[in-house]
Amino acid sequence: MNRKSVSIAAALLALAASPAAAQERMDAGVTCTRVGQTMQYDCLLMLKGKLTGHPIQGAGIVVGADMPSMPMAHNIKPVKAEATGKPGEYRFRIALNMHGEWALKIRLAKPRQDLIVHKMTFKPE
Ligand SMILES: [Cu+2]
Repeated sequence: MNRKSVSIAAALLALAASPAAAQERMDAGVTCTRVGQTMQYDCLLMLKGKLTGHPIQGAGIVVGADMPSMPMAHNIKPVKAEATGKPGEYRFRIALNMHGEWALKIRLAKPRQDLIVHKMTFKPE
């Protein structure tokens, strides 16, 4: 390493150790069930630390959806996810207008800003 890359590495280490960066990135697992014969889905989202796997509580979550194969074709209203009371678990109901593969855009405001894109297929049953 030359002098410049050493100082960059030191700066990155300092950043990683700072309190602001102490919150690790997050991962989400999502399961959804169709509400009756509608295009609405009730979903449960498990939010965990990417490295520790610890459930993340008190998160601020808004979930949007888009179809990767049809960019901009759908205008799905983003919804807020609410804590269920179980550590790391949140629920939301989202109204889609087509079956197929969707990318859920899980936007986090707390405990740190993050965007998790979670692809999943929604089928008639
Ligand atoms: Cu579509």
